[in-house]
Parts: sequence; structure tokens; C-alpha cells
Amino acid sequence: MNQATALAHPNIALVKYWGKQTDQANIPATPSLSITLDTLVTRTSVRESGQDQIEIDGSVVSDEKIEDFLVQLRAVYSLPPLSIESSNNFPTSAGLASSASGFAGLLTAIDAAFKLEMSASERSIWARKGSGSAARSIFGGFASLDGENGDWCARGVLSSGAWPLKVVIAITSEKTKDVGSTEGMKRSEQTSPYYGTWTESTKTDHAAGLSAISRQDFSQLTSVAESSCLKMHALMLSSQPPLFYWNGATVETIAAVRELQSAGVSVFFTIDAGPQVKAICQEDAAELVAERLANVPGVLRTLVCGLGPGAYVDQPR
Ligand code: 2P0
Repeated sequence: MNQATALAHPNIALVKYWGKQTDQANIPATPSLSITLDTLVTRTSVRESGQDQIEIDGSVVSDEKIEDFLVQLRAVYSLPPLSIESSNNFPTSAGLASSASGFAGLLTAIDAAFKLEMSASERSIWARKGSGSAARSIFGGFASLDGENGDWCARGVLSSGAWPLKVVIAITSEKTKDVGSTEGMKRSEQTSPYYGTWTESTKTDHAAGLSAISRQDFSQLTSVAESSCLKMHALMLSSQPPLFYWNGATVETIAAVRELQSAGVSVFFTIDAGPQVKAICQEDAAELVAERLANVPGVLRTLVCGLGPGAYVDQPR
């Protein structure tokens, strides 16, 4: 029986991907830079079965994105019907990048179960076809998703151990988001007057972010990452109808990060397509940042993560 289990971690973008060059195959309109987390994990098991069945967090679901992904894979590889079981130890579809770890893990498990012998770059290209950000979760530490080597593919740019930053996640809502990223990106492209400026300026941010990471320059990374995040949210707000992912606690948490910065703490914030705030900080500041953010009114709880590995197969013992 062909079967395998893979573990994959979500990643948080520091320079954001928002917009596609083409709907098909998820070619991003912007290069992006991310950090892969530890602690948060998606565990995905795949096995040959009588018919396709997808189970997420214990419930059988019909998931169009996964079904489309399997159609694309089967156009190239001969795969039998699959039973897929995926579970997250964190809220699904709430701006914590569950589709990134989901597709990175699913592809890694399929590659292992059916001995497709893909390289990491090939796995990244395939994971991207499932969900753009999933391309980056194939790699650990700091990853870049760009089109520099032809087909858009992620690559590792710095290992997790080389610059062991911490991420404090302030959870401000456990609700599933109203507008998914794929639909939101399309809306921004079709309606925001700022879309062209966004895609152009992200190229500059990506180069500046790569340079900050290679020099481990925290203050440069702070400036690039906060600017990329706020520009993406400005783009979202300028879409029609507006994409408004924040709540009151999101804003309060940004204010708390600003206070910490004023007190000399090395920390910056980023926010994705959801209301959670991710505060990235130097290792020695993590405890203080977590304590401060836990006390922000409206923050339900905080999670503290380090940087983690790329998607990998769980070897049976
Ligand atoms: C990112 N996000 O770079 C950006 C920032 C959310 C905000 O990538 O349509 O779920 O499946 O390619 O990967 C979320 O988008 O979207 C995302 P699709 P995906 O992390």
C-alpha cells in the first residue's frame, strides 16, 4: 500500500505576495520573502484508496482547491484515488497560513507515497500550484519566492539557525475569514487604483528585504516588512468592495508594538489576510513582547514560535 505522512509548517511573509500574473498555476504578481515557523504544524497523511476523500481536522470536506490541485497533478503523474487526512494544531483559514502548510505537506506526502522523486524546487513549484504561499513552506528559515530561475519557485535564503528570530502571534479572533486570499487578490487586481504601484514597489521591497536578511540587519528588515504589510493592507482597503481584515484588537496590538519600539525593543509587526498580528523580534525580546501583547484588550491569546524547518516526511520508526 502506498502511503506517507508529511509535516509542514506555516510561513509568515515579510515582503508580501498579493496578486497573480495568471489565475492558472498561481504565478505571483509580486516576489515575496518569508519566515517558516516551528510550533505551528500541519500533519498530512496520504494513502491509496477506493475513491478520493479529503478529511481536514477530523471532518470530511469537499475542497475545490485540493480537488483542482489533484486534477493538475494527475495530468502529469499517474496517481490512484487518494484518502487525504490533514490536521492543524492552530486555527484553519484565520490568517495563519494554513493553506501554505497544507499544500506543502500534501505535496510532500504525495511525493513520498508514490516515489515521485521530486527535488525541493520541483516540490515548491507544485506546492505553489496549490497555493502560492505554499511554495515557501517547502523551505525552512528564510525563503524567497521569485521568478529568478524561470518558473516561479521558492528557495531558502538563510537557515533558521543562522538568525534565530522569534514570532509572537497575537490571536484576536478564531473566526474563519470572510473573503479568501484567491478571491481577494483578484478583487484588488480588478478594482484597486493602486494595484500597478503595489506590484512595482514590491520588487524594490523584495530586493531590500533580501539585503537586510543577508546582513542580518534587523532595523532595515523592520522598515521593509512593516512598509510591505501596510502597503498590502492599503491596497486591500482601496479594493471594491473593500477588503478589511482587521478588528479593533489588531489596531491596539499595532499600537503596543509601536510602544515597545519606542522603548527600544527590537520588534516589528506584520499582518496577513486576517486579524491576527505577528510580532517578529530578536530572541532575547520574545518574553517581554509576548507579555505585553497578551495584555492588549481584545487579544484572546498569544503563541510564541521560533523559525522552523521546511516540509518533511515523517519517517515510520
Ligand atoms: C503572503 N498571503 O505572502 C500573503 C500575504 C496573505 C497575505 O499568500 O491564492 O493562500 O492560494 O495563492 O497562498 C495567502 O495567499 O493564496 C498569502 P493563493 P494564498 O503570505
